[in-house]
Amino acid sequence: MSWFTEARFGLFIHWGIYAAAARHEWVKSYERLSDEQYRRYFDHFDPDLYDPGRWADEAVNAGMKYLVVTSKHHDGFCLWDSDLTDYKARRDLLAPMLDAFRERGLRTGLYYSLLDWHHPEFPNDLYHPQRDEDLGDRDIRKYADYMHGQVRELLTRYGRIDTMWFDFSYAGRGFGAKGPDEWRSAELEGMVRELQPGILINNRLGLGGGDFTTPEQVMPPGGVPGHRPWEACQTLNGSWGYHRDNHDWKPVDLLVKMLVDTVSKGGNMLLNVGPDARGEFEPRAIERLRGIGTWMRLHARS
Ligand code: FUL
Repeated sequence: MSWFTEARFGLFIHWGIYAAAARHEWVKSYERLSDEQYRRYFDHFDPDLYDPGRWADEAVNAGMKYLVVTSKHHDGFCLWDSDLTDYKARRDLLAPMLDAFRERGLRTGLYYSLLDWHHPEFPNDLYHPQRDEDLGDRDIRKYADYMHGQVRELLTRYGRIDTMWFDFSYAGRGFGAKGPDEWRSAELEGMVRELQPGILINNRLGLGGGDFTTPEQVMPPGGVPGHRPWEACQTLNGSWGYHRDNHDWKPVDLLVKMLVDTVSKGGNMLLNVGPDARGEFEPRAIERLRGIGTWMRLHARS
């Protein structure tokens, strides 16, 4: 745990085909897009300007010590070359990213969504894009097998992974989604720890506990009770995925205050950037990361 509690500041990356829609990573659900309507983003997602070394340089310059990247978000699209689906990037986008960040001394973590709005056996629920339709019988056991298989791929093909960030934001809360029994969360956790003995797992598997707690887009006023390790994940503008026309950008001084407040209460801040569909951080994100970097250098003691 010690590297994590000393790290204090990490970079969250939300990247997938929703970046091509450029209006929030939940666009498929928010706009109830059919698979056919959403397909255009899959067809056109071909990030020609992708150079993860540049992302890692920005992270290092901002003083960040680790990366967490969405290997698969709720829409089911995969950034890596999974053998278990064709719903993936044309080339493996994950491996060069992990390499670039590791080469610069950062730790790496993977976000993996337990929800999947593309998989044919994922059950319909309150937020499913096709929630108004009868999707017929779906076998959650087959989806759980798929999910376990994908996590196994991620933890056996990419060297040491330092954190596993499952996302289970609304399931199990009575919204028609299934719970940890159907996901076989305990078994999943056991597999993760067996494959990567040193890994830290967040608290969203529906099992309670976890190695660290993940308040989302809030500043817990007194920190997190019980002195549990915690990591507040925060956006630059309210959206996790690239959102071109969003104007709610937090200024640098607010971001610095959030970081100081979080760290002063014993937490980490995981600050998100949503790269665009061509593979770049947009200027508004870069300006903010560099502003934080300037503050870091002015206040560094070593
Ligand atoms: C939430 C997700 O629904 C958001 O899209 C985002 O990934 C955030 C970090 O977790 O629960």
